[in-house]
Amino acid sequence: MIGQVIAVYRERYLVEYETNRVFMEVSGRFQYINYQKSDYPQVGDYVLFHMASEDLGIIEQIQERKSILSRMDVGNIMEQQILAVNIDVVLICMSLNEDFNIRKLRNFLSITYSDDYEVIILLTKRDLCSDEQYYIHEVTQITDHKWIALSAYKEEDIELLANVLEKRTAVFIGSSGVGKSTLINALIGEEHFETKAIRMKDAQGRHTTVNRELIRLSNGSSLIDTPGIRIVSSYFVDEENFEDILLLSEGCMFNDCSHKVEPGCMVKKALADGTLDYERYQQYKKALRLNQFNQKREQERIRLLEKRTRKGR
Ligand SMILES: Nc1nc2c(ncn2[C@@H]2O[C@H](COP(=O)(O)OP(=O)(O)OP(=O)(O)O)[C@@H](O)[C@H]2O)c(=O)[nH]1
Ligand SMILES: [Mg+2]
Ligand SMILES: [Zn+2]
Repeated sequence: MIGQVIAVYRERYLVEYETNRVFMEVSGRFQYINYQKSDYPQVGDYVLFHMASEDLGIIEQIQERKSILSRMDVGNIMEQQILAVNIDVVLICMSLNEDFNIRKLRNFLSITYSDDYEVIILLTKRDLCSDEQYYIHEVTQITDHKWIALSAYKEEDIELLANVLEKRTAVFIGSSGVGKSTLINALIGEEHFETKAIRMKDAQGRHTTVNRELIRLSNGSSLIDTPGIRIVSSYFVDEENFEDILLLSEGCMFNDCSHKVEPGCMVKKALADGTLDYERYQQYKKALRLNQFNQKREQERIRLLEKRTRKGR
């Protein structure tokens, strides 16, 4: 039998087949053959399975992935962290207010280089912005991808987005709080996903969306919600591993603080008063360097690949 993974939990997978939803685990043989995290079932994967009991399925194999959206895993050299598979569209979400940052957009673009899916830039919270044209101009300066400025609270905007996504599978990516889940809720027409105004600055420091999940619309599209991706300067950072430091840097006076010489740096302050362990800070810096190295290597790999394909033509 064949089904599609619609949510991933610690060691269980929620799989949809026909009109059923069943929890599944991977088979012993599967574990024996696959040892990389990215080889394991991801949201969007089509899997071959059998039922072990009435309410537990066993995944034997993953079908070849049509497309993959991934990023380097900072915590682990050589590993890719997969964000979604078998997608037709990647929606990079950036809000038209304080989150707007062209360097951030560049970073998101750097993980969406594949031709296997379309990339669309969603400029969210349009209702909060009085200078939309300026932002749009900035975006068109650095990319040819299609963009859509929209508000989750405007029916016409949501209708337009629904039409663009009809019968396709799309993943929403972007920083925390830009309104990914709110848009998906508006598309579904109900509060399926939890949304929140609280951001990292707040005491909780938790992202609202914590799991990737696929959900279907009546117009035939499948939407994947993801937790916010955090980017510091030009690096992707694994928020789970360094949440304490990221939380501190949110308080720095400058958005792109390097925590070296800038005034109003909360990281330096925490190091000075001992709230932040110096060794831990060193680990964090090492992870950033490693990540930068990985990204450079990846860019070089893509460049060579493109060169080779051009020659082959
Ligand atoms: N004014 C306005 N506010 C919005 C809009 N879309 C979302 N918001 C608000 O922005 C906040 C964050 O929205 P979420 O949908 O939770 O953001 P998210 O991108 O899913 O965040 P994470 O799950 O943490 O990654 C909520 O308070 C929403 O009400 C919009 O179009 N206009
Ligand atoms: Mg969310
Ligand atoms: Zn700082």
